Amino acid sequence: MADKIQGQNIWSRRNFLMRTTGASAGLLFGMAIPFARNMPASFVPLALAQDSDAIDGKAGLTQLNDRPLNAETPPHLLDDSVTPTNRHFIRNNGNPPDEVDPSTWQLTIDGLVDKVLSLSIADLKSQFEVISYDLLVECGGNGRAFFDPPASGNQWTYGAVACSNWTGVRLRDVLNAAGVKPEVIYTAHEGTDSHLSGNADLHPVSRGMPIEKAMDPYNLIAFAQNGQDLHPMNGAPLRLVIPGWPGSCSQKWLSRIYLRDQVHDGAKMTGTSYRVPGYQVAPGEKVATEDFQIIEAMPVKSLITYPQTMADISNETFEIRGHAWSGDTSISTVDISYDFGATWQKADLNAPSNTNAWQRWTANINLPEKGYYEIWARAIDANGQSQPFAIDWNPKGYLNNTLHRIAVRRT
Ligand SMILES: Nc1nc2c(c(=O)[nH]1)N[C@H]1C(S)=C(S)[C@@H](COP(=O)(O)O)O[C@H]1N2
Ligand SMILES: [Mo]
Repeated sequence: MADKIQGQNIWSRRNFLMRTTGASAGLLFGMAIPFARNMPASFVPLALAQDSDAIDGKAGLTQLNDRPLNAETPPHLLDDSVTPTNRHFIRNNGNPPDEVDPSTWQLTIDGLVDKVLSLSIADLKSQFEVISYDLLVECGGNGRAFFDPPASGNQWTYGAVACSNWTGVRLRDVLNAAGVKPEVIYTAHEGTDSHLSGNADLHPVSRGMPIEKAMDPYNLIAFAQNGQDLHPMNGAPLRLVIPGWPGSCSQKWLSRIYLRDQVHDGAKMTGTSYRVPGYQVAPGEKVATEDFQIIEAMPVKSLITYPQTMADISNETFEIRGHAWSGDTSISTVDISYDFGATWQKADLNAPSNTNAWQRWTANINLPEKGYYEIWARAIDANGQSQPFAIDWNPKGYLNNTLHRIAVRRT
């Protein structure tokens, strides 16, 4: 591949789409657009606006925001055991770097270390063991769209989650090479994306984690996703992948990690960002900022990835499938119901391909007669935690792990 990745090309498919669908020529889905003459030249018809073929290499994602670019994956496009790069969601807090050059990229490890390190990607590959794992990344705000009263922020439904195969070096090995001073309690991460305000002194996001978590052998400094270069919107050419914790820990366009003797206080670490009240609150309740606590492991959750919701099923018996995961532990059971929770049937559950990968489940469902059904999936993790029916409401809309429902019609 070219050693420069052009950020500007991300939008190039939009015009292509307009040309190939013929919308600009007055046709959409094979039908005439009677007022096509009134459409401005660069206009994107609403019927196409949700079609994020406009994002290069991310066909089928649903765009939630274009400044900054945020897009999620519909559940039925997350059916692969290992999420292909083109189906990995995009969550940006700022403006991604326009242009990156992997050959000159530098990662600095400093702060409370014995020896400051400045490493190129070639250094990472030659000085440390290179490994690949399937790793679960889920945004802390996944499921926010279902909050009532609503929570501000990107209205993620189900698809701010993915499990790609990531290749890189262990964060732990790199930190040990720098030498972690005994007083270190927390990491701090920086990337090269810029703040939406244009102020070069501000970071869009700079998060960290307790040093004990940082030393987990499944945390990677990754330079490849599914055997290829990272996608520009997923942090090319270098990122952290911290599985099972809020996606915000997984700094993209990673340029610096520094070690601190205090809890990191960078952008989106403090206040109410990626934090929830330390106690249960009623929906809509006001909570004092000092009562918010940093989110650590993500809770137990599952997705139904086949069939697609609203599918017509003509067979009495058919297979349904999906994935289940839980932050720092594994899944013990997935239960399925097609009678609104009156009875539950156990799904077949695979072991994860490695620690911190999601787990595939399948079940054969027998819908007794024609009509409308809902299929519900509920996972239980190794700690006995189960997905709830109702949202444990919090002001910023984090950690919604309520069970996934799909509608099907047996015809
Ligand atoms: N530099 C940088 N890293 C970042 C972000 C960001 O905006 N800038 N967003 C974070 C958040 S909130 C999430 S959920 C994950 C999402 O990773 P993805 O966009 O590759 O899916 O990236 C994290 N890393
Ligand atoms: Mo996130």
